[in-house]
Amino acid sequence: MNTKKSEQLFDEAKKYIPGGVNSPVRAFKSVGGTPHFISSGIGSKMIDADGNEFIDYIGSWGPHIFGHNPEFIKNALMAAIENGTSFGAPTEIEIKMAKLITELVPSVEMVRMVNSGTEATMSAIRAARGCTGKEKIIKFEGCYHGHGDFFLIKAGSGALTFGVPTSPGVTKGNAADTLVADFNNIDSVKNLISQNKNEIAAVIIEPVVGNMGTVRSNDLFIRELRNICSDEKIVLIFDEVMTGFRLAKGGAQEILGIQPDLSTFGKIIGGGLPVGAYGGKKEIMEMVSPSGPVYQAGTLSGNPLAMNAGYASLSYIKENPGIYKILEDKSSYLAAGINDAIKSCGKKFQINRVGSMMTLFFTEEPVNDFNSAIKSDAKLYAKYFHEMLNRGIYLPPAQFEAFFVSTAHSKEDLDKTIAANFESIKKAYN
Ligand code: KE4
Repeated sequence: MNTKKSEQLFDEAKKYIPGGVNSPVRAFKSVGGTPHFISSGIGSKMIDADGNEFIDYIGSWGPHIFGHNPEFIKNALMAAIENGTSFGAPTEIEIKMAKLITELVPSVEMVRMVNSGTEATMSAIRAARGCTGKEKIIKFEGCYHGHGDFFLIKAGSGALTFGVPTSPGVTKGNAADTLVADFNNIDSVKNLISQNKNEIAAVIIEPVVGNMGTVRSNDLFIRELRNICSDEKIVLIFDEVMTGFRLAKGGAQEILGIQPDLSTFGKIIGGGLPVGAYGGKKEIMEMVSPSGPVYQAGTLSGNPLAMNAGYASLSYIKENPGIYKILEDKSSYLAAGINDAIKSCGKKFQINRVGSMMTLFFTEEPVNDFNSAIKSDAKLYAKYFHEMLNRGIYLPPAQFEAFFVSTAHSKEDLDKTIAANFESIKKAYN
């Protein structure tokens, strides 16, 4: 495959941008090789700077549930841009967007728009701390909530399980207020709560994780987590930046049947433009400035272009709830085809799939938490990734990510992917 132009662009990009990319995972560091610079996307396809065409399963890391550049989003943007791009003043489309989110997600009574998932999760934590007057938070090993300082923390050693920073620049103070529990392990949560009685403001969780690869919370665990947070007056935050509107119109909380106190959103709600949101119980959200004392702001929050793209995206979902059956059928067909290849090569990989998000883990054991996920062979995944890329299939350039099926993926796309997967798994193992 000719990647000359991408190589040239990457060399030039590294002169001006850290690592040549504006978000680290794009740099192919964990799979090796040169990232393909993309020129265009349409439907299920992306074309790179050298003219290579790929069936795309990243979908911009989640936003493109309808594939790239669907007509109805493009038309909404073209119409909106005629009126200007941004005013720094309230607009009607922001009301329509907020109302639509509260309609689609019953637990959200009030919502604030921001510009990224990170802004959404950071702001939700601040609102939880502001309304409870407590300072500590619990996150889960393997869950990612964006690059906010208090999230870049991993489980510390020792019984206290105080977090330790995963990045230079994150202070010990931040780490001390972030406690790390084990996903799908309710006792680890109970231990932290008993060791930090009446000090915990919030628990934040990806109810279906995408960021250690796809791992679903088990029903008993998530129900007990809900109950414990209610009993202990701890704000339960579902980080649905990836799962929101992806797994159902009401997100993971709809399929799990659990209502959090706050939810965070991103990706799909922007229709491909930069949008994040946090929302939930009115009594919490009314604490947010200017109705309350918890400060949070943003120059481009609720930007009319992004709102029009997002509103078109969510309106399509509201008017076509049947897309989730379509996504389920496409995704289960793909997963079954991948499974057949695994069985035929006598290897036991794990496919974790929830709706149209899934991960192929290169490990013989079931994956249901961080410790089982990291037993996957990332080197083998890297070989598989490149074999698939060379066959025109664009998967996440990292083992511990989810990939996504869109409504734009045709049966032909899925059959091509299944065939490429069959060849790639055999090659990866030899
Ligand atoms: P952003 O700040 O990247 O918009 O959202 C952060 C975030 C928060 N919560 C969840 C559950 C997320 O998945 C994310 C971002 N997801 C990654 C993909 N694993 C974005 C890709 C990237 O970092 O470039």
